[in-house]
Amino acid sequence: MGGTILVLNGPNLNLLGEREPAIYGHDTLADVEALCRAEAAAAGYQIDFRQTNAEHEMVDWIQAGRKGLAGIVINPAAFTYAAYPILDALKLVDCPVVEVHISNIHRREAEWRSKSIMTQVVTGIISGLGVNGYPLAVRHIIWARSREA
Ligand code: CA2
Repeated sequence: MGGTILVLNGPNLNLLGEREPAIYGHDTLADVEALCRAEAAAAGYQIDFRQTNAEHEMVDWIQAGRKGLAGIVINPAAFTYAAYPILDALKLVDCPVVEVHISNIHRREAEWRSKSIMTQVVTGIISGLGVNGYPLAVRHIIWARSREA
């Protein structure tokens, strides 16, 4: 079938691998991109991989992809907790959306990290499986598409 899967990353994830390795591991965002591309390519899908520190840019990318995508994988990072414009944009899309967190946001030291406002509008969530959560999310979207046919 094929198609494009949009993989979005929120603020500070451009620095992944540079600090807090006990929580986030040693992989960089370039490593994560390679994992997503390998998973998608094996099934004939494309990856559009992006990161931003700007909320409006994330909203624009989601709006632009609201029709025609196979799916969206999003690690909203700190946007997870308060970015209602992103939540509203995700409501507009017509494809599966998988929210990914590298860490398990439900077992972090700060209670606020467990309170994702995005979870109420996404298809599903993967949290705490390290960077492996990304290719697993890509795999889910490919599986969901195969069930549509
Ligand atoms: O576990 C995740 O993937 C998070 O979405 C990462 C976010 C954090 O605010 C969420 O609570 C959980 C971003 C963490 C800060 O970014 C980093 C950048 C470089 C190295 C480590 C973390």
